[in-house]
Amino acid sequence: MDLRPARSSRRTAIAAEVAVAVASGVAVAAGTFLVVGFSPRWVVVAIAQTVLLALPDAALAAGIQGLGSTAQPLLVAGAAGLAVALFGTLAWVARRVGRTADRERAEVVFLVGTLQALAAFLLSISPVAAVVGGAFGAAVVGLAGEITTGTDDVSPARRGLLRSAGVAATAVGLAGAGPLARAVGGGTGDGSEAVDPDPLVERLLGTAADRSFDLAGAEPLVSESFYVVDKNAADPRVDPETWSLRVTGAVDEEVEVDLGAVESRPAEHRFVTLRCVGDEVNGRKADTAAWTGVPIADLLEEAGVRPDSCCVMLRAADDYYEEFPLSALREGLLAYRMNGRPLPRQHGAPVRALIPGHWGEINVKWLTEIEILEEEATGYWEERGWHGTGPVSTVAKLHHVETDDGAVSVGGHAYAGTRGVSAVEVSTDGGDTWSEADLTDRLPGPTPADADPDDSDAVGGEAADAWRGWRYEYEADREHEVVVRAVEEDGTVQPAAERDPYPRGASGRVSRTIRP
Ligand SMILES: Nc1nc2c(c(=O)[nH]1)N[C@H]1C(S)=C(S)[C@@H](COP(=O)(O)O)O[C@H]1N2
Ligand SMILES: [Mo]
Repeated sequence: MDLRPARSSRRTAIAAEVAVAVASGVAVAAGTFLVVGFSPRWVVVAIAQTVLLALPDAALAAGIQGLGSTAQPLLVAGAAGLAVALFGTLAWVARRVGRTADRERAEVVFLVGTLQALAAFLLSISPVAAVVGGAFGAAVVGLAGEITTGTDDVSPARRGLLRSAGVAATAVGLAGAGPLARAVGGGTGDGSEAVDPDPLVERLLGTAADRSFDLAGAEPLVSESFYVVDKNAADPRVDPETWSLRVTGAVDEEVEVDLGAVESRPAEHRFVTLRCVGDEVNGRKADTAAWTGVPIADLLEEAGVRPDSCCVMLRAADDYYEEFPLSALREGLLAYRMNGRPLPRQHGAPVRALIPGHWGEINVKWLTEIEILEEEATGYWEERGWHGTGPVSTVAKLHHVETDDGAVSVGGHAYAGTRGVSAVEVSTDGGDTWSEADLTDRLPGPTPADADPDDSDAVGGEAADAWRGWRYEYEADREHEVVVRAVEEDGTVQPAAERDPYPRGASGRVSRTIRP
């Protein structure tokens, strides 16, 4: 007896079963996306977040702050694979059980949908998403029909497969339509581009542009692309209508404000630089924007901070929390605009904290609570080994190098938090001798939001917590090593001792070999 046709038809049947299961899994992932979008409640994001939390602390600690948003697409892609595997397996198991127990197709379809909806609900706690996901997953299975083995006629099976693939593709298409439309429209979908910055911010941004050196490879004084670092596989989507911020803990009276109340307070514009403690000395996780918000001190005044308080815990909608001294908080800003537009979602919409001179991690995004403490506590990253709640380190970055027939031009930014940058020094002999680079004028500010944009005093002052640009041009005829260092306002020179970002922030000077 020739077994070959039977064996190959059996193999075809298994492949078909797998295909149906995969299609069903894809349909669940797409169906749930349709309801909740790219948010923490999407099953794929929930899986990604679970994977992140399951990582050993050391990996997480060194990983996320260091990798930032670059690792995120990989993580989400991996999680999407896991989601398809999980929901596909449920479909496959349900079909197996159904066939073994000789159940009606309708019963099997119901079982598939129920199992998938249940799993989706456990992952995402979104009943609507769970039901829609389960319905799509079940529809795929329902339309696949029965795949029979041992017959030579595979066309009914093929027709069933085509129908399931069709359902899965439809689900993916529907889920993809919204984001695609937004991508084509060029926006991030949070509407923040739709608003024109007010004339005063335009004026401030114009001043920043005028003061910037135009250096290939280095950002202007206001970053064109602002880095993003947070712990989330997908950032929370906070409804500005229902958002509120509470001041709690060691206060005379708890205060709660909604967005309208925040926006109606006297506001100011500030140029502020943020830098992540995970940033390498010459990394790109430092950027500057013009932010609009209200001083946190005003809100604290209203709540009445008890005299024996030492510190504060800021809490956020993504269950993030960071603790640091009250003295730093008192200088802070509740920011709700960035470069004249509503704060983008990835930067903490609707309101984030900006804490002058400190590492990025205490500049809490999606802020929901300011809890005044009488005893020190431990924040999210500190529980994972980081020490990033203190003042930023001083650094001069070298992002622009151009050589033209012996003429060399180097440049970048220097940032020293609120200690301020008074000079950037460049060595072209590996650190033996030093020369002063040109520095951009300091950015202006802070600027009261009700100032007259036509009044030149409105753009006066000097930003207390913003980087400066630097540039140095010279001639060279042989290979040499350039080293740069920033000097703080009080003469303190950026240290040479090298240190990795983890756990206290990078140290050392940026150097580069240049061949003219
Ligand atoms: N709620 C919340 N706020 C957060 C974080 C976070 O994970 N969750 N990450 C912090 C870190 S580590 C940094 S460096 C800054 C980065 O701000 P950005 O993404 O706007 O550049 O946000 C901080 N605020
Ligand atoms: Mo960070």
